[in-house]
Amino acid sequence: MKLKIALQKSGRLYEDSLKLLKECGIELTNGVNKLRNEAFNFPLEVLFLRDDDIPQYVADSVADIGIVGENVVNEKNKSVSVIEKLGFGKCRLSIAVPRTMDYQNIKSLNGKKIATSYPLLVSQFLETNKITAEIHEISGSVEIAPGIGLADVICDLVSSGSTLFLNGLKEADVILHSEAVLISNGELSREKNDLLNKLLFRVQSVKRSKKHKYILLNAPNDKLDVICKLLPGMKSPTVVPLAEEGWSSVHSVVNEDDFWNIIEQLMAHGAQGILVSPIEKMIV
Ligand code: PRT
Ligand code: ZN
Repeated sequence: MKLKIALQKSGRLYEDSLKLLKECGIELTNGVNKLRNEAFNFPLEVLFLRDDDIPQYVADSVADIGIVGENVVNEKNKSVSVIEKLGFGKCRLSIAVPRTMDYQNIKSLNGKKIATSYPLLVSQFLETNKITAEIHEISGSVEIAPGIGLADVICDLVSSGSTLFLNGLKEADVILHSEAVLISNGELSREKNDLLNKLLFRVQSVKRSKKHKYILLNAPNDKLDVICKLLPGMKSPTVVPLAEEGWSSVHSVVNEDDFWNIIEQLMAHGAQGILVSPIEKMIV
């Protein structure tokens, strides 16, 4: 028995999805089949699909779980649950308008024609904000719609913003912040659910390790108390005496979010020789 996971066949999520499996210690066989593959060191079968089809395949139990953007999960609106955010494939689904348009606020969309590949999410957004506008669904190259007179404004995915810029558009309102997520069919057997939990444990360890750094520093003994308080680590920091009297080496783990802030405070309290390195896995 194997857990079946659906991944994007090619495109923006393909590389990062395979990289995540690899970081979880899961190696795929070097098969020639581009649609199906198996892991040789974990009971996992991989189906490669178009991202738009992944929620349906998971809802229909053709795959047990899948990796896909939240934008696709929400637009397709199938019966699947989001189990874990994965931290890659980040983008925003945004309303964008011609740079010359005098866009004041959402109300400026009243009476406009909006081109998008996300008709459900746009109609929900309009309804919530009590806006009456026409939605024109197109499947690709949405950004050229205003330029060729197909629509007044668009709603599309944005990451760097350069596509909008190159097409004379500006981002006006964000409808959704999205990233790749792990989705699951709610009706997994107990065995499959156990496998999913094993996989999830590995995914969370990998994610946690990316958010933390291992830190080593030298501290004067009379400042150890305050320095240890700044570095609580997983339980408490390791403190080892240095050969030079009056000094200790302190080892701990810091969260990337307040990393620079902590480094400044450590230095202000006399820490020296600070070394920082990435963590490969973090199991708490
Ligand atoms: O063939 P298949 O249907 O599987 O792939 P696809 O062409 O539909 O999707 P793909 O590979 O382009 O994107 C897969 C997923 O990546 C999306 O569903 C999002 O969850 C995520 N993602 C992250 C993005 C972007 N960033 C992104 N920038 N998807 C698309 N874009 C496009 C956007 O549509 C626009 O054309 O990139 C352009 C804007 O990028 P910037 O950097 O110029 O702003
Ligand atoms: Zn797609």
